[in-house]
Amino acid sequence: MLRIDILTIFPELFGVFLETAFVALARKQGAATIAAHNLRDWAQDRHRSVDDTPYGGGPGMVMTPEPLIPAIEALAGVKGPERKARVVCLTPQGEPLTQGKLAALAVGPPLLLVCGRYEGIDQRILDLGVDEEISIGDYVLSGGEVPAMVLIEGIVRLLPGVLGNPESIRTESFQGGALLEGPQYTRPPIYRGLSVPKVLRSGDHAAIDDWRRQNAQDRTRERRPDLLERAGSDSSVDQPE
Ligand code: 9D3
Repeated sequence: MLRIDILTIFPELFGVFLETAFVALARKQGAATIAAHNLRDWAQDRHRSVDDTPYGGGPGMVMTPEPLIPAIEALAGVKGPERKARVVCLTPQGEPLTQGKLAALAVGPPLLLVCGRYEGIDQRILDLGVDEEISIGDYVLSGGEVPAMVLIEGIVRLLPGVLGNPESIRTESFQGGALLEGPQYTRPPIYRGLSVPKVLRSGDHAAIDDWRRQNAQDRTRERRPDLLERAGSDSSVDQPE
């Protein structure tokens, strides 16, 4: 059982997400307990403020430690080896998310995901309350909520004992060596004049394996040569000039 708490100024964004598809199934089956908390519940002033203007000037607002640190400490405990949850802050400055990171987070301890908003968060929040910063990639979003959902979806499908958790998860774990999938088909055999490749309907499983391997290689070389780099060059596969 993995516990995940989320700290956000938009807890309602998580409603449908937590109640749909595999995430909902994992919760129903007791593999995960996930709850979103409103940061404003820890605000002290009349306007329930969570942000303020940046020291040194600049655009936008910065999240203040005043409600965030008490919120983090209420949900995860004071920073240190004894705290009850690992505090992960989603920020554009974080380490890039990888399948390996998801696998490491899926085995516990409990997680508190802190979703930033505005132009950024006060460095003292990171120093005093956060264990780790994660980014989901080099593009600009408006806050950490969607990245937190990405993290949760990636983690939950790795949890053991969720019925309907596919066999394929065991075989995907050789992260660096993975290639892109080649083309896939289902019925009908001809759609708007486009046919399913004959080999896939031949029943010749060795030929099908070869075809899939070759297509995966070709597509990976075309779109993601960095993945082949990481896997190490495979001299058994002919490379066109
Ligand atoms: C102009 C400088 N920007 C930093 C790159 C400011 C800024 C942009 C976006 C500050 C905060 C945000 C909000 N983004 C996130 O909180 C975020 C995020 C993202 O934007 N991309 C990828 N991963 C993540 S995780 C959190």
